[in-house]
Amino acid sequence: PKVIHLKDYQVPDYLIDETHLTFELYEDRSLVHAQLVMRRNPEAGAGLPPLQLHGQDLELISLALNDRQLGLGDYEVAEESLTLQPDAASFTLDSTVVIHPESNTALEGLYKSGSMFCTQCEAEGFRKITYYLDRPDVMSKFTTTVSAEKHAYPILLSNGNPIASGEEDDGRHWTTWEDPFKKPAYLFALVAGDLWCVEDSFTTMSGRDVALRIYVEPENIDKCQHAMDSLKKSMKWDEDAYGREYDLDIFMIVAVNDFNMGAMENKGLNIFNSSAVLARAETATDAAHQRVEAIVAHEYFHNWTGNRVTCRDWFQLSLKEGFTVFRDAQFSADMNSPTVKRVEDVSYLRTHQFAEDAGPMAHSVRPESFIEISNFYTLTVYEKGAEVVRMIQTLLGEEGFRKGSDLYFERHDGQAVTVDDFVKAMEDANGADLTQFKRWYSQAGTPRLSVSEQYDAAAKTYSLTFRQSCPPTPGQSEKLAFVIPVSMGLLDGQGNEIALRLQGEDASVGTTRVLAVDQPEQTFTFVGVSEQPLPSLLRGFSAPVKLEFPYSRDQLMFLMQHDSDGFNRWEAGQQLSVQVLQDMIGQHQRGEALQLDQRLVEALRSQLEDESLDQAMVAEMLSLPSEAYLTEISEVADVDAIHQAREFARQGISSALFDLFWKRYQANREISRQTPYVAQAEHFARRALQNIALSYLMLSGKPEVVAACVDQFEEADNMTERLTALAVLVNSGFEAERDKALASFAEHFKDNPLVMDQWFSVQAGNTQPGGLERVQQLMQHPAFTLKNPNKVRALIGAFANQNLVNYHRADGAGYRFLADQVIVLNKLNPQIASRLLAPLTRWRKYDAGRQGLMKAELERILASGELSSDVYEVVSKSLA
Ligand code: HT7
Ligand code: ZN
Repeated sequence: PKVIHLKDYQVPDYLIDETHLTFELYEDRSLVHAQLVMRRNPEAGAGLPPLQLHGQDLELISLALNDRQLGLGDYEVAEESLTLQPDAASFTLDSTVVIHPESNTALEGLYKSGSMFCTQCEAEGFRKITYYLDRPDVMSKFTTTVSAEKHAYPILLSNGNPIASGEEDDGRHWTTWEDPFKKPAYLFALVAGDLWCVEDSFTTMSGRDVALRIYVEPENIDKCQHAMDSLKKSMKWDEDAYGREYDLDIFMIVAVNDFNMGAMENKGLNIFNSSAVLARAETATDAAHQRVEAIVAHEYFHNWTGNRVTCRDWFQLSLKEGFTVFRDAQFSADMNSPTVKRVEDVSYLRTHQFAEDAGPMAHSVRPESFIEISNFYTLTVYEKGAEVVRMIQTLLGEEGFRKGSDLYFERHDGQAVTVDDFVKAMEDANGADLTQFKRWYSQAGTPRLSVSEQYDAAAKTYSLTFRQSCPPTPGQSEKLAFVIPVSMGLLDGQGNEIALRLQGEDASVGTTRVLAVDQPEQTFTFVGVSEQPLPSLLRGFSAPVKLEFPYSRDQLMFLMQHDSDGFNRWEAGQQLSVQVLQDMIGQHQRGEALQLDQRLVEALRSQLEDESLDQAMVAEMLSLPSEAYLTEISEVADVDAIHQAREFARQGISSALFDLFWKRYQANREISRQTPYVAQAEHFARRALQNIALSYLMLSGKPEVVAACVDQFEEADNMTERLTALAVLVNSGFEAERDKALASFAEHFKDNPLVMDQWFSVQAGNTQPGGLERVQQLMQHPAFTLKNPNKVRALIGAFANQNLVNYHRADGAGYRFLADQVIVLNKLNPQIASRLLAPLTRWRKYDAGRQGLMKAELERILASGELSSDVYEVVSKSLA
């Protein structure tokens, strides 16, 4: 397979000013007529080079240049292209192709999801629809006519505004849509189906009325209100926070059941995985409600960060994704609890992105090369990319960042640009120099930042010395120093913040400040420090690094109590838990009896006792670091020791704090009983604490707790309480209660695929022995199919990523199972196959026996026949 390099980028030889498409949709084939108004790109030089259009799986029916039909000798069709020789600098090219959406299981291009037609064109799916210059720097004005049988497809949608429609004698009808904004082909969308819609409107800051519509299959019409509310909040927030207004007269969202990712920001016609739109109390958890709000916002925000200003090439993907994730995180923080949002994001980043950065697919936020771009929609491009934007904001300040974004939008509206253009706008608006900072875009790997302190009581000075390093990653053995913004403060013996004055400064500057660490080794000295302080470092997780400071357990407990930074209070608790758990992992490995350090229990007790604390944060504090995180921070991960140590700690905490858990559980459950479901932060918080308390309580096995759990399962009016009760029962030894609950849940929700996904996931996550056999059996369930990505993620993905003790069975059966599924999916849906592979690629983390077994499965996949570029790239890089 061909490797594409950033360094080889060239401007396009030709441009497409106008794109006129007509789709004739039928059950056994579809016809696509494309009229492209084209011209030579003046920036590309002189002469008329051959025109090479992208195209894949297309059956060419006719081709005409300026109305002249072309014959076989006039053009050349290859597997992925069509080449012809233009005879003038401006011309019109007409083509007709036949495609087969009805048999498209890859869910890329035009495909069928159930009975509806829909599209997914990012990154390179448009070339499966028609011959085109399918690259983001070719931007065109689109007019699209969709024609289909009226009874089966009453709704015909595309980008922009509807400008004409009509009926034909044969039962077919058509609608023409015109998008006044030029856009790259990856933002094209089409939908045809029997859909109902929820309608609303939004008045923009300049007083324009925008029609808002969410289209769903009729049975889901009662699950759209939360997404609609989220959309209106997002539109308002983008006006307030970034001064960005929506630009078309209509904004549409369509929910589809079969979708490879969460959603897609097509201009004016967002297409969503139904799991990212549908939410109501009875069927969706609090987490699902928050996910819907975040994804609706994310896709909406792309209208400016991605659509109005787009990417020059796919190496610049983080330009739109990193910035948009940053924006959706700011939005979610504003709508809910900022500290809880930050804790969730950082936990996710440190567990999963740090693992990616340390694995065989490690790449920089702006990658240098790829085989298959779909493999680069990664945690590094999205989440680390967002952290990089966040660091720019930390360095420039909120006002400076806003000046930079204003300049970026003003300068580049309507253009396809690069990460460098983004950074340049930030620099120019602030008179800043971010040259060294840009290494965050080009160097892969997670930097380590080790910190040591020195206190001089006589001189009243306190020094912090930072040493940074970054491990080698594929293709990058040496790294240069990053600019690491370290937000920090100092606490005195009473837990008060100390005013901060650096040597050479005239006066102190607040109690939290940002140190820009930009050398391999660097010391900052504070003056006027009259007692030995305790540092609070990397407040708010101000940089995506692994920070090392030799805190004692007592110091961590002190920070948990006193740090003014909410994130760092949680972080101190996590570090304390990690230290305690790592001790126990060692004890297990040495065959010793496990001992739980009671300081952790006491630290958690004080959290639970203090009813003035934010309950969501108490729930976060009580959540021990996950097995996946403990794996990530291990040199060699001992799956069984990690599981045993963590479970032992949970048991110990459960019995020591039983009475407190019971009290808080009962109080919150009582409020839940009496309060109708509300999808708002304080209610999320109450249920979060209630549910984590229940999960600890159930470890006691006491009959009154089991009865409460069954009661919560049966009586709850919302999925958050019901699903937690189910998950807790499933992981317990109470077989009768568990089987009854699973059966009644499936019976009640058998017609709701998204709820059945949760039923599959809960069972896939059951860590008791026999997990693989249970998953294999569930694959035979009538509600399961490998053709639906949500089902694959819910059952197989959840098993391999969350049920670590079962997936990593020492006999390798878990690996064999995963490889079998990848081999089948490679043919059906390569994007899903390659994503499913991730847990096999981390073989270097495990013991020699498991390493051998995992590598053998990767080699078996490699030898299994014709591999998609998606799977080939991941497998071959993992074995390299
Ligand atoms: N920009 C969208 C990316 C996306 C995608 C990429 C590859 C294959 C399928 C896909 N579906 C959506 C989603 C987003 O980040 O908003
Ligand atoms: Zn995005």
